[in-house]
Amino acid sequence: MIDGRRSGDLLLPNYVGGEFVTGGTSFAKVSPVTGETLLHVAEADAATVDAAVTAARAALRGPWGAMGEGERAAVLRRVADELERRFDDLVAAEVADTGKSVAQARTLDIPRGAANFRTFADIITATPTESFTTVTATGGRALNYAVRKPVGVVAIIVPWNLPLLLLTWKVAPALACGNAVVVKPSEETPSSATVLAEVMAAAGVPDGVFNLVHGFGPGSAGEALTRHPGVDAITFTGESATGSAIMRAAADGVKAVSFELGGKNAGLVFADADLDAAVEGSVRSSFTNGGQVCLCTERIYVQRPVYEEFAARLAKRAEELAFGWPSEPATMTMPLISAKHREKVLGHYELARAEGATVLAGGGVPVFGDDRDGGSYVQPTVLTGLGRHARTMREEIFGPVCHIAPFDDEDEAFALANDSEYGLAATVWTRDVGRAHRAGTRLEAGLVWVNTWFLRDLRTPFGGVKASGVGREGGTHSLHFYSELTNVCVDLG
Ligand code: NAD
Ligand code: 6OD
Repeated sequence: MIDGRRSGDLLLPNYVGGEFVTGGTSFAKVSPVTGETLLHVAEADAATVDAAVTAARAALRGPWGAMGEGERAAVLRRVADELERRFDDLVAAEVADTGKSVAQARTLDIPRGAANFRTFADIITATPTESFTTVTATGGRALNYAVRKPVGVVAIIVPWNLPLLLLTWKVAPALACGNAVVVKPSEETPSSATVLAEVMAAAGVPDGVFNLVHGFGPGSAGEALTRHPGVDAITFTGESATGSAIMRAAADGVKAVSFELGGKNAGLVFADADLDAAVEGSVRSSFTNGGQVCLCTERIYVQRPVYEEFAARLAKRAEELAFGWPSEPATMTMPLISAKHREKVLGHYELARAEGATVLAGGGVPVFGDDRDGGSYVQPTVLTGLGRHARTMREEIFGPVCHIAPFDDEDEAFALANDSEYGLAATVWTRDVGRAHRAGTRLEAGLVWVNTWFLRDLRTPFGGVKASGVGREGGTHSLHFYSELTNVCVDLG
């Protein structure tokens, strides 16, 4: 099972009002490692989505709605404990659905699930609301203070690349603020969300507070959820084009939205950088999770004196990345999520060649001579030689691929990085402290990493500018989205 093989005719259920429910249509989940059918998933129809929203609304009127912040924080900590108790099941679920390495799931994906709940348990109990004593024009006094309240029923829709991490990144603050949620994981990664529903039940989260509906986007559970009049707010992680569709669906109800969307992130390598660190950091930033992280660098710009050496070294490292089975400790790559996504990424490899790119590494499909030939693997790929207008330079590919181009000075580097419709993350490699700080102010990105990549402190603002997102989550920024503030003004006479 840990290498993406499962036996039996498993049917993953929806979780509505504290009950696991199947019925109606189902769909198959295929292993990205071998192409075999892993299991089946009960697809939530409009009636199931409606039942989930109704159960969430009812939960707000029950014991959950009466709890104080400290009591909710205690529930979140129990969820974290239970996630840790189910650690091996969650690793197996995530590895089977995505084909990622066991080592990555054990060190990144699953620990972040528990950390998300512990972090927001701490934040909700430590964050005050504001208070002002007001002196009126006639010398009277008043006390103003804000009361934090849940938004209500929150719809949470997430993608397949870091399934549990991204789902709990939104569920934890939503519950910390006292909301009830209806979550829809990606159709490609239903398993860890289903374990999370079991975790919620075992941790004593009241029925209806956490509801899970499986299915697709348009014409399925995703669209039914975003159009449902009983949903008060929508938080979404996924493609920018999907964000647009959800924004249109949310418009009728004037629902609050928080969007974490796509990226075409730049890495800047200056000649004064520690080149060993820049090469290894770029291996991580371009190829982690098969390049399927919204924060991955698909455009790397390198200052001319070190350009040739950097390009040669990164290409060599890309060729060296080991293609093992997910359970093998040395494995450094993973398949793309599906045959369909592999077609898209391979289409981009072909497009890059047609646009005149030089392929320094990869560019094709690995051959294993075993069951993995039925999976969705592609080679880590390093390109060069393209200009700013090439589609390869502008469109998010979301695979293990980067393009390297030279620059001469800092102004040009920042301009090249900013030359994108997206603005999620940028990574800068330099030993110049002043330049590091200038990068923070001049780069059009919600996140700037200096001499590192994807180093996370969950209290910090996370999100993108331009087509990469709407709003910020993380720390108290999540509380802003997941709660409403009522100002109370008391005349003190
Ligand atoms: P996607 O937009 O295709 O799907 C994401 C989720 O939305 C899935 O659950 C899907 O079923 C659902 N969905 C699709 N269409 C919908 C609709 N019309 N209404 C309601 N729900 C709908 O994205 P994906 O292919 O699953 O994920 C990859 C994308 O996610 C990339 O663009 C990546 O950059 C982005 N991403 C962004 C972040 C971030 O934090 N900014 C994090 C991870 C992934
Ligand atoms: O680390 C996080 O909180 C986060 N939202 C990461 C997003 C990764 C994108 O694929």
